[in-house]
Amino acid sequence: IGAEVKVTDTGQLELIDDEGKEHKLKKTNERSIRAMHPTSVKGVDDMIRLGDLNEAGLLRNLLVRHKEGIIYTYTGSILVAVNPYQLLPIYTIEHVHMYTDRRLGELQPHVFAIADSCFFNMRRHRKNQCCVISGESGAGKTESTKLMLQFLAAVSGQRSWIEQQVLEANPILEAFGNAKTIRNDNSSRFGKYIDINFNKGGAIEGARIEQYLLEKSRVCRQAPEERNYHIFYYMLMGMSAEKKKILSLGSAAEYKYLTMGNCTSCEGRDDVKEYAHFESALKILTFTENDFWEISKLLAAILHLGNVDFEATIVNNLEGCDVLASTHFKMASELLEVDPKALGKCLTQRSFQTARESVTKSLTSAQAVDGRDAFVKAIYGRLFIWVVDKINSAIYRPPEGENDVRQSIGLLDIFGFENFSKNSFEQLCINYANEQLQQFFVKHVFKLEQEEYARENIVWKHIDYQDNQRTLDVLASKPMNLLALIDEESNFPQGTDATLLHKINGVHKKSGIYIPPKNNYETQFGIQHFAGQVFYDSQGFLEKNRDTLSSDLIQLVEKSTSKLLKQQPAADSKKRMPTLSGQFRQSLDSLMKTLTACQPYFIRCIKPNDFKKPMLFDRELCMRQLRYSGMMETIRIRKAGYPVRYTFDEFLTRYRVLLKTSLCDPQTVKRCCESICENVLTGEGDWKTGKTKIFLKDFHDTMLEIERMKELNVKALLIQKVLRGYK
Ligand code: AOV
Ligand code: MG
Repeated sequence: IGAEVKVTDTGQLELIDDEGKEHKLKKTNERSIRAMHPTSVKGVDDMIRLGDLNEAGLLRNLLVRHKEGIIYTYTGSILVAVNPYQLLPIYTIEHVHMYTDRRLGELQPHVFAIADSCFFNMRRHRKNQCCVISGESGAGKTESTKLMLQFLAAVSGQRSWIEQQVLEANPILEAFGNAKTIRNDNSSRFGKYIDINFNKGGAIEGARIEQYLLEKSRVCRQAPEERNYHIFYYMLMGMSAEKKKILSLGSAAEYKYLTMGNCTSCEGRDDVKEYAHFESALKILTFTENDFWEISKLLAAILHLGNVDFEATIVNNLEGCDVLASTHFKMASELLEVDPKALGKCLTQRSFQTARESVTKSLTSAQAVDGRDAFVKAIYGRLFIWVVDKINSAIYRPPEGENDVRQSIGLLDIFGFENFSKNSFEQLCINYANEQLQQFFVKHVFKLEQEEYARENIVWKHIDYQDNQRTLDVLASKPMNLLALIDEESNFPQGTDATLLHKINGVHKKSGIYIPPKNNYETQFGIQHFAGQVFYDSQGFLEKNRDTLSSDLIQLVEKSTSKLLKQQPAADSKKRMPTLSGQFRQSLDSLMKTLTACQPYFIRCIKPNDFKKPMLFDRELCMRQLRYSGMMETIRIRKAGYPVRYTFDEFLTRYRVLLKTSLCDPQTVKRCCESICENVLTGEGDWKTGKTKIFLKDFHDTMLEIERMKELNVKALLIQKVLRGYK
């Protein structure tokens, strides 16, 4: 911790630390204080310039800046963003202009500078870019994504329709896919990758949104102090009285699905206003009045279904149940456009196909409740996918022929790492996704980087880093990994959560990553994640992973006259559906391939406190995040390393204007490159030439670009002068 030293009247030393606390210092302890490097006193824009290259120095830099309301700091080209938890006046159109077409590091660190740099590099190298935004729940990933998008839409050009459509997709996605959790009032409960396509001239041509694994369980159940998806509350607060009457809707407090967390409003969130925004966004994304109404009907049906009760019955000594007649049940069947009798039957009975015939079995009321919830989750899950598809059909233009060259910038915003007091299958999937992202970062920043130095014969002292590959091995890579075992057990009709746990224990007990339950009755197991230990309750894992719907309900949906309900891809009841984790792994693998093909940028979001409060910097909390994200090692490698590299040809092609042939006699391309660097980068840290490439620091790239622009401008001026002379 940093502190200011004062001498009291009695000659004793007194410290006033960064948090304003006073400490009297005993004579014997005087030797344990050390002077700070001047860079640490004031703070630096780029952490690779920190003189005190240790955890305390790094932490203090962020703290000092946070105190002054500066939330962005670079580590080379990696942006560290500390959530301010307040609106800052730094995202105006003036800021957009200010950061447009400026090289990284020319101005104060800013998320706009990263966006501009993505855009610039996409055009300069004709290579697709991506920006991977990471951080734990509530750290600011989604807000950063929106700011990136806002900037790209603005620089792309003419405030055209397509840009507005791309921007307005967000309120719709958030209405359906975000919810209040204890960690974040607007927590993303799905992952998204927005790929923005630009034409040759750099204008946005379209975009495509990929969604990952919506947390469906939230539709039926919420933890204390948490809400269901925003859209339900928006609708109940914002919809006109006439429309609500048609749907027979009341207020949020009346619905079981909305009150599980005992929380129906969210401080600082105006559901009425948000609903109006949602409606106007739907129009912009070309949803019709009819689409809107069909969506509302399904949402209302879900709420009514949640209030349907079952009454236990005993017939022939067998336990069964009946649906309790109610307006909710009547409304649900009406809105789903199915026969109430058929719906009642599907909810209380299940048919099985034996070798010879189809038999039906009565469900207990508890089973009926589970079946109903599964039905509701399926409806909502498919509604969400339908909405995303519909948005894509409005904003995505497939390339027209081979001449349609386009480049893209992808923004990745997933659900952040989570560790609640109770964690389930959803958290395991979410945290697995975060492990994958961390590995992508580790690979890019540490592994590939150092491999390349070796390949190019660059003199280099290896920098150590925390590799989370072993956790990924246990979770998803090694044979009999955790997810594979969950899948295998899900496909066994007799498999249960207990048999699953037994198998996992057998394989992974000694891995050091998997922490087995304490005893045979305990259902919780732990995983050593890169961001900390998390304990998961295995109860319900298989059910959630199987994610199946009874064939009776599938058939019921097929008979419905509701267009929207029917349009949704009904599962083929005979074919084995891929499990949830199976689908998720596949989509994550394909995402990793996409990212690997791009030039990546990284934004590391940091959550400064657990109270969603401005100006409060919890040092311990921040230190933990900086530590597990590998920030210290990142600074080290960015400081010592050469993250920017070009082949000699590429380099010379771009910077030939900086070549002063009078100063040297360049015989080879390599010599020419060296000559340019000797000239432009003198006294500005070292750069290296390898076998085929030239290796530079992030700020070298900036310097070269600035010099190049100057040179080109001078040349342009000269040409103008000459031309004028001729006139
Ligand atoms: P997350 O996306 O990282 O969490 P958000 O981006 O939703 O987190 O940020 C959480 C909240 O922090 C926002 O609703 C804002 O109130 C505030 N916030 C974040 N960044 C800024 C900013 N730049 N300026 C002002 N306020 C900000 V999660 O989706 O839970 O992992 O699943
Ligand atoms: Mg988010």
